[in-house]
Amino acid sequence: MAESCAALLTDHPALWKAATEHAFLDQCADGSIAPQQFNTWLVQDYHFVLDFTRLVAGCLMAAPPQDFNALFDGLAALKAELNWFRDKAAERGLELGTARQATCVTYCEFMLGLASQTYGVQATALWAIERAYNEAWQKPGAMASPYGEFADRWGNPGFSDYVLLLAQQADAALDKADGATQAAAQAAFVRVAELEQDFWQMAYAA
Ligand code: MP5
Repeated sequence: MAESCAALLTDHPALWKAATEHAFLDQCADGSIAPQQFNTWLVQDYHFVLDFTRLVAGCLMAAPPQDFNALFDGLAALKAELNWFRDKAAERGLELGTARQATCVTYCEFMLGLASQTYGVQATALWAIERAYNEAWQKPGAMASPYGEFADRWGNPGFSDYVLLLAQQADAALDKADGATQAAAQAAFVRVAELEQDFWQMAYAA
């Protein structure tokens, strides 16, 4: 049977739970997160999103035309998001030029490396990365101020719809794909889950 986004989630429950549940998020929800840890995440995530933007651009190089609109919408949202990160950093007096931590570098290198993979693999990774944040920021429930704004950015219903559309596009690509692409898509999903877990933890290693 062809690989699918739904099957990837049900086949790797523990890994996905670890990717989408973390003390960092619980502490944002109850307001107990140390500002230094939140700020570490914010600056590193800005760097992450820069290379994630390149991943989406790379998807356009490989995608069938019917998938272009979702990718255009994704890129437009990234334009707004990168400006939003700059605003949030300025509000908090943060220097966005701060060096990337090793975990962030590893995640960014993984994303840039996807450009050499087939579209089914790229579409699966793109979906998994967005799905991870969509789920993770919703799981703890309403978040204390000022973190509600962050939870809403990735947990809002419009973003959930975008994630569903990405799953449909990945499923369509995987449905037609050979065994090698399906295996590589599964490996990419597993790697995303591991890197997401590491990324939350990185906030505590400032
Ligand atoms: C996302 C993110 C979601 N910002 N950071 C990590 C570590 N994983 C996923 O990507 P986007 O572009 O912010 O929706």
